[in-house]
Amino acid sequence: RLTLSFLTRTNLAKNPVAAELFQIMATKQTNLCVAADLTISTDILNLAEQVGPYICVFKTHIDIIEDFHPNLLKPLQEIAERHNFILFEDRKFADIGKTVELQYSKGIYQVSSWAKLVTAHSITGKGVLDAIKESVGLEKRGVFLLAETSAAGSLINENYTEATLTLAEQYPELIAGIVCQSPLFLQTPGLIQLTPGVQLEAKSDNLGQQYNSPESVILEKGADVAVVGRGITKSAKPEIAAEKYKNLLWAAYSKRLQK
Ligand code: UP6
Repeated sequence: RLTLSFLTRTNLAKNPVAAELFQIMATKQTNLCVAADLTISTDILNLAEQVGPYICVFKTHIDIIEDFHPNLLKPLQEIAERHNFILFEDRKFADIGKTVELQYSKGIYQVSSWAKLVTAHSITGKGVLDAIKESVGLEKRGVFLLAETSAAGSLINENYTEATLTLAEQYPELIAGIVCQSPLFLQTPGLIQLTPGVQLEAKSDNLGQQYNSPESVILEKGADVAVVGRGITKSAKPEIAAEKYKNLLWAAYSKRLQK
């Protein structure tokens, strides 16, 4: 997986959104995902406009927005289409299947209607994936399963990580990739490794987040797509920061291909 180009991997992806994402990454020459962890709707829209040219994925926590109204979603989708990036709701679904089915498609956020990608925990087993799979057609949606975390003191162990990968194998058409911190699933190039905990300025925050540099997540930790939140959103000029992370991440990926 690590030395195959994103373009080559487009044809190896079994999930259609993963294929679309590989295509976007190759076309825009970016493997940067921004974590848009802002709490005001207009700030989210402004950020999407500013960083749009430099990202492949715009990752949200839609439930942290204080003035959320469904009217936010149309302009957000319009910006995503115009700048050619994918909307990804980092919901980390983790309940019984029936509840996840409701959380995925009901309530005020109606996640399934606009987020092409979502995250899920594997802790409750296959019910979560069955719920998402049966909610909508497979053509347009994908799931990233969380197999490892960037949080200090996490209870996830090797067995859990291994069992998560086994679960992912059972849903090849639904699973777009894995959220993790090390080069797992090396023999499955159709899956995408998404790795959060990336920042240049800091090594950690005061709540257990642990950061690595853009170079090390791509070259050592096996990330295909790197997630940068505060490294960009807290910057005085998010578009400049996004361009910088984009260039560093793409250079590291290009170097990886030569190995
Ligand atoms: N995230 C992690 N670590 C994980 C999984 N997800 O940090 O293991 C998510 C967080 C946040 C983003 O929910 O949205 O990635 C990281 O943001 P930051 O760069 O500002 O720390």
